[in-house]
Amino acid sequence: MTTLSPDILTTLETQAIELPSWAFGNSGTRFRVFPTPGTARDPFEKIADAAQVHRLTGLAPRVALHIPWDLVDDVAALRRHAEDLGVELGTVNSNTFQDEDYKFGALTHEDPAIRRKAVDHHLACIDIMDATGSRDLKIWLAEGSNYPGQNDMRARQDRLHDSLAEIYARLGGHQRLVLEYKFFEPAFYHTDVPDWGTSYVQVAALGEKAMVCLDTGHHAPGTNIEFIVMQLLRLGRLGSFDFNSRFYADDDLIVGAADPFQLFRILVEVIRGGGLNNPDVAFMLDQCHNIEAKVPGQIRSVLNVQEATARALLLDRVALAEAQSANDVLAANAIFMDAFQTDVRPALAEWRETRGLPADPMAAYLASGYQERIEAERASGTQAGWGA
Ligand code: PSV
Ligand code: MN
Repeated sequence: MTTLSPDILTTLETQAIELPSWAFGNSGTRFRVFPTPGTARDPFEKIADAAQVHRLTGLAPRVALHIPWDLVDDVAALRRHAEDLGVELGTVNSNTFQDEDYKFGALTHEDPAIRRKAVDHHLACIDIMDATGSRDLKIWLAEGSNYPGQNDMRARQDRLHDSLAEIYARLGGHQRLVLEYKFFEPAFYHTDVPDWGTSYVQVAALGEKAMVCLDTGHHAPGTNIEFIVMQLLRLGRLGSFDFNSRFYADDDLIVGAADPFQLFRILVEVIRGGGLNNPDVAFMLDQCHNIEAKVPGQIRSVLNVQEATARALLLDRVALAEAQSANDVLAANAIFMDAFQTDVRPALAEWRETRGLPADPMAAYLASGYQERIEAERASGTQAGWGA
């Protein structure tokens, strides 16, 4: 059995992965949203489910909120509820993609009244962050155009800057703005923040508290995502990850499911660039569990990240650097692949037990009775979804 050194275990001990509240609600394709028995009906129940993931894995101490999906009358009560269950409220995600007014844009819209409304939504999100104690405001914009000639792309960049600058000015001392990019969808011809370069240009123009969010599902097929990770860390602007998996588009599948080797390569660059367990680089999931049960789906996800991290930590960097400087192509590649192909699961299972955690959190969840309990308790009422 592969053993993990005390150094590696110490590093793994502090790993934290933030869970998305929306992973515990129903979501789906544009064809059908299939309800899952036991799905949370409100933000309080979403947090309770997220707390189960942390209880069994020790990996997920924070839950990200999406506003307005997670709007509650009493934010302080939601915060207390989270803290009573052993988790914290994390990143606040704004949402300007489901309101009629935003059909042609929000922060980039031509009409100053609509831009005002969109900026105000973000200011309200920062008010919520003040109440939850959250650090990060995450902005993803569904803005762009479908047809060549439809819009003045340059003017939209300028308006985007002005809107972001107003939001940025409202941030408290410890708060940050992270700007997510996505190459297409829902707009198909041009997207206002399509790539890391545009996000970087926009955040660099704001100041030190503005960073880039890299969602692993938001790139064209074949993109070398680890190169982007390297570059953003080099520039000091990688603020957060939205981890998930994709086969075709923005599939939002379980991280590490579609391409575990890509996840490993990303983590190798995170470690190389000093981004692991670095508070400046938030690890988050952005996933939807459409056909699988949600709580174990999230457990599987954080374990995938932990396993990939352990394997990336096993990489013999000294030997790799020697092979690289000797231009020994095959040796360098073999050293890299050795780490990737190491099975760390038995060592991690043993280590979990030494920390009072179940060796197999997936099995522990199935045996815990929690799933049966929520299915019974939540049989009536309306399950949370993308509108709740
Ligand atoms: C957009 O596709 C995105 O990745 C953004 O992070 C949104 O906030 C999230 O998905 C909604 O699930
Ligand atoms: Mn995302």
